[in-house]
Amino acid sequence: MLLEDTRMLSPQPRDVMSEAEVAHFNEAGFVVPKVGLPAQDAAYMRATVERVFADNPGWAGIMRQPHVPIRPGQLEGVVGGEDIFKIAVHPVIIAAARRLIGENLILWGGEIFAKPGGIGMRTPWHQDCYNPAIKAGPGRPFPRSVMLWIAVDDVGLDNGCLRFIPGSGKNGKLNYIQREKSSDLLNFEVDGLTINEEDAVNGVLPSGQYSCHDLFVVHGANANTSGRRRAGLTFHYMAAEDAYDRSFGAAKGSSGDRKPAPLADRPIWLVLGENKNPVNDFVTGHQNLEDLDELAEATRRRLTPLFG
Ligand SMILES: O=C(O)CCC(=O)C(=O)O
Repeated sequence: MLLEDTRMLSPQPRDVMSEAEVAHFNEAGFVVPKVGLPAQDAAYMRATVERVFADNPGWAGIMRQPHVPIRPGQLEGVVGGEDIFKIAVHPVIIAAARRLIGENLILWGGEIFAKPGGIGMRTPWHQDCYNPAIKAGPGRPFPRSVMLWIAVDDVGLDNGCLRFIPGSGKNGKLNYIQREKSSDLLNFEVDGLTINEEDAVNGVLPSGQYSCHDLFVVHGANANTSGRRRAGLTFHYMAAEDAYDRSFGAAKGSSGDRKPAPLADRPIWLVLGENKNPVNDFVTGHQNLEDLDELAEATRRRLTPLFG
């Protein structure tokens, strides 16, 4: 209901991010905008994520595809994913992605990164381009994709905020060290010789605000050694000129006993503008998600003319 109210008052993309913030993203590969979710929608987001935690035991670490409900035919998702989906198509969130990567947008993934107080795992330095599914469209040097990391809890240095190394994505994919076993969130890490950790900028966020990062900027997080939880809800959007390539099958595994993400079977949604790349397939993985498909299409039809 609150989200419906907000949709009546859709912001313009320039209202959610200043020119200086867009320029910072283009230069550094990330930005922490001043404007976050409106207060009532931040409250909806917190209540919804708490319900998802309660209804999906064993949540510590990564919950993949939290915007997808568990239904027949779905390989990933959570109980209550349909309520998280409403946040993925929130006008402020779509406006932010529009501002950063263009007028044609595809929602292609999401996670909840939830680190309990005292035992939350470290996130090794990495770039999101380790995901092999996102490919540059014809004539484009790099794919354009942005991840919005929305703070569920207040996030600071003590509970392991995300940290970014400005400009570290300028040369594309860096060298990686692969680990057989790791107690970290991922079992691979950017070769430490290629980055300077001292340059890292902390993504300190009050609940309801978000940071945005591209596919190439190096980022990571310290372990959560504090007494409080640190949870972030994330959504990934890509430019519809680029390709979501399903030919790779599955991603490389993360740490622990988590299975590789079944990238080839994931549902993706056009949420703004038009699809510009015939490789993008909006049918695979959509079994029993008609209500989400309708909401994505309603969002696209409403926001596209508004956002220009
Ligand atoms: O929240 C974390 O610790 C990891 C997040 C991350 O790697 C990402 O948002 O790409």
